[in-house]
Amino acid sequence: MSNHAMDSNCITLTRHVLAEQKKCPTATGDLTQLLTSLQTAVKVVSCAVRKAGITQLFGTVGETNVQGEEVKKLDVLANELFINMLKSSFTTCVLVSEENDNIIEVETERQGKYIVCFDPLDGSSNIDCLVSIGSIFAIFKKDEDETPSIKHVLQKGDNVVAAGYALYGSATMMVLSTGQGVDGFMLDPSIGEFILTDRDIKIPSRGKIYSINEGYEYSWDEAIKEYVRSKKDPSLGKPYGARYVGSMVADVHRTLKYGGIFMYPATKDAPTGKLRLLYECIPMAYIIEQAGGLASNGSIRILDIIPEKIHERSPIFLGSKEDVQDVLALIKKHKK
Ligand code: P6P
Repeated sequence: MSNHAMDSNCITLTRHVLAEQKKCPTATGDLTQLLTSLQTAVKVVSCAVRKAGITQLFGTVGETNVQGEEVKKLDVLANELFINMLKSSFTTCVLVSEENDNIIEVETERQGKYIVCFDPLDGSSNIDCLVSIGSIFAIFKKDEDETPSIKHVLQKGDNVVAAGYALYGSATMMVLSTGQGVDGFMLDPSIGEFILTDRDIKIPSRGKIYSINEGYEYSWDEAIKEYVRSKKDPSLGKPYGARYVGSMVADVHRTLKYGGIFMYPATKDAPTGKLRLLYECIPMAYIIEQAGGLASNGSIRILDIIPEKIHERSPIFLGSKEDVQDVLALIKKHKK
């Protein structure tokens, strides 16, 4: 028998979103309904991720996705869950998934006004070695009377209505913003609810950790080489610690909680970076900015970029305001 006191008034994610809805006089409850359906997909993915080894969900199904990567069974399950739960919420009209070449149009009789761009299982190359993975999502909307089209999908991040991620780590956590700051909700598997544990998360103005894949150092621009060297040079101040999981959700969540900087710059092999703008960079940039940090592509805010293709990539520098400003200053210096 667990001995923790049962909180008779715990704030669940659903209750939190409902309270936010009630603050908005014009709210219809559709976003609340959408996020409730999204939660269900995350809960099932969380359960599947934690049972994958037992239920043989590991291993590849031999197919490859739009990225040319081997698709693992959990990827397929997660993608189907997100699509089915979002479509059956009657609140969405177009979906963009990392796993699907083209946009997913919701049938007319089930359409709503929201567009959801998501990566159902990001970092899936880490599944077999049990490293944390995550789901990432950004929610946009269109005017009620408009016929859904690609232009409703290719919106800049400043138009985001809500965004967030689920981290399947030592615990499963959802981090969400609907534009009023950032809140963290831990999944209590004993009751199947996400409980508010981190209210109004703010990122420190400066951290002590830098996060980048140093294996690509040979192909970085000079500015990035100089910045990373400066983080390790005691003559330039107290050196930073290096942390890199290789799973964006894990690296961004650590940056949000502890401060510091996460970078995936352009490289010679990936001249526009590796991370996807619509369903990785924009949602993470939205969360970080809502928490008081910065997120840039090296020149402009991630949230100012107008996407041209649904799977386009972008370099990204995000985290504590002062740390991101430092690397942007070096990038500017090297451009002269
Ligand atoms: P690299 C995982 O495959 C992913 O899409 C992100 O989650 C992660 O940040 C990045 O790629 C890691 O890429 O090239 O460092 O292995």
